[in-house]
Amino acid sequence: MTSEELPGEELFLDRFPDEAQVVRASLWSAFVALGIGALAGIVQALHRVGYVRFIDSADYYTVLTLHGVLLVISFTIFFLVGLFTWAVTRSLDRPVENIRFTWAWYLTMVAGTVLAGVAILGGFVDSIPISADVLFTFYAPLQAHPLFYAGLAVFIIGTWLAGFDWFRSWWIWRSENDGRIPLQTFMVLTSMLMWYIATIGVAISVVFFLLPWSLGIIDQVNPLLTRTLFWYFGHPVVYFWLMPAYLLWYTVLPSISGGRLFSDPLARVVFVLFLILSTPVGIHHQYLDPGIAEGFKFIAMTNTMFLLLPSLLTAFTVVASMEHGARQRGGEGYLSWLGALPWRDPAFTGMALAGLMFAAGGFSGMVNAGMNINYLIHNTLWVPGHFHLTVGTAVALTFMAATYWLLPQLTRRRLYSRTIGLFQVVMWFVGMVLMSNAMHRAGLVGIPRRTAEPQYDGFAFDAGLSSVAELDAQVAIGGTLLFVSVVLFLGNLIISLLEDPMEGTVDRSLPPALSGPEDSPEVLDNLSLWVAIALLLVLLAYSLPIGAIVADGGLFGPGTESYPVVLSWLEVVT
Ligand code: HAS
Ligand code: CU
Repeated sequence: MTSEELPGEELFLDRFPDEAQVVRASLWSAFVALGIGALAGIVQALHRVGYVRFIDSADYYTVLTLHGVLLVISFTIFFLVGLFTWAVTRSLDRPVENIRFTWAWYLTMVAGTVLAGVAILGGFVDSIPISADVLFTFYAPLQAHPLFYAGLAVFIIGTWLAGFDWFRSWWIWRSENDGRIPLQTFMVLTSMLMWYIATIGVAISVVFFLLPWSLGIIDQVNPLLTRTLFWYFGHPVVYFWLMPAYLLWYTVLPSISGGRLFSDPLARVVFVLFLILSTPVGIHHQYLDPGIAEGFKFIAMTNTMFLLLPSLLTAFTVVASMEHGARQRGGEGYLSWLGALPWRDPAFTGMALAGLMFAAGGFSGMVNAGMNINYLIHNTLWVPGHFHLTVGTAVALTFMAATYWLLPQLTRRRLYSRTIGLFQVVMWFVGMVLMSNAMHRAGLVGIPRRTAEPQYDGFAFDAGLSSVAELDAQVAIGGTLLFVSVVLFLGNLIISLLEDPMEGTVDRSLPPALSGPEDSPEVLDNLSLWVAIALLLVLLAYSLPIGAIVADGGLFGPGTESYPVVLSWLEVVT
């Protein structure tokens, strides 16, 4: 039996009971983070617009950090490790090598989350000297308690071990099987290689600078250096969130649509492009940073524009696969085939709406990426508008929709209510249309992000034909719908688990692609080649800017002895 054809008769949890337990634990950890993160979200949205204010504005930043860290680090990555464990196990059709090791990385991640969470929550209690109001972009000069950085480090080590686990499964599979890497495993491996390269930046930043600084071992850091190291990691991390959603769009969505993936080779090309292009672009978050020469920013912009390619290819391939499904279901015409898609299935509708919103989110990303237009929107509410469409919808809504599809094979329970599920995904879509559209528009009139008091001292923003009050109302209504949507999602899941186990089975087989792996050049599976190219591009994009930042500002901030060493190194390389 080939790996892509796990028989529909056997549920994942029957075939791989131990792995199913880890997957469930990971997903539940993700959902706990989602619930708390969503609560923080509604509190801050209503506080910001001034509708409901029961926290102190000083605590807004603690709430915002909790919201950001729990949602974009814990929710996304716990879901990812669960999904990747499922994907590798089912597509290689073999259990993990050592289930205790699998539990060990999961528990390491939990320990890291708890440490960082305690540090953040400490911010609410004035009487204890623990806080981490540094937002999810935790670079200097903001400083957190050492527990926060230690927690992050432990969490990331957990993800590295998880990656090792999946690689090990593949190495063993390879020694026993010939042929191409099964598509889902290919996606997991390329995503993890990207992650290993990307986390070098955050590991250096945390271990050598932020943690020693917060422990008092060094008395200062070079803020531009820690920002740059953060963004070296901070851009590829967004694709780390996106890759599991793409894995689902490529391998699950076509089957839910009633068809088959249009092209396996294109899917492989997309993941290879992400591996090589995701990292050498981080400076597009720093167009406004003084201290980085324009030329380096220009290179980051050019690389970013190339990086649109894999997503544009995805839009094509995924929509083509959906169209294939719709035509199998009797759909006809240029566009009327859309009506033949299974819109009553919350798993389908959630993923399709997530994709639709991503088209808009990708568009605002293109705006962000233009060096000159970026000056208009940087640090405004436009940016949260952008990322609530991308990570907040393309990723989060896909994960929720996929959970509906995964539920029976992981828990032997049917979804309690498909109607509530459908209502929930549509509600997310509507809430996000309102909230993110208003955020984008607010950003265009200059309303800042990351602040509890956007209207500093009563400053009146000119919102043109509309009014700031109208934009605020949309943010508040949208935010409330999103919160209710999360409550419905979690409630529906919990009630499903309380139901009796179902008899029999459900078909969860994933049919092979229309154009299969045999059509894709073998070189695509040459992972070492792509890693070498990725590292080379990283070196080209980052060695000179980082050299210059250290030369200008010192390795540990101004006045350190590192100056002459770095200057002479720069002379050698330039
Ligand atoms: Fe971004 C800022 C540029 C994608 C997340 N981004 C952020 C921040 C976050 C974030 C969190 O260049 C804020 C960080 C902070 O706190 O400061 N972003 C881009 C570009 C892309 C992009 C060029 N971002 C993402 C993704 C994210 C994400 C993905 C999370 C998952 N972003 C930027 C820039 C900034 C930035 C600047 C800095 C702004 C500043 O000044 O601070 C591209 O990857 C986007 C490409 C996407 C497309 C869309 C393709 C369409 C598809 C839909 C297919 C349709 C389907 C369904 C499947 C070209 C694939 C059809 C349905 C039917 C019914 C037919
Ligand atoms: Cu970016």
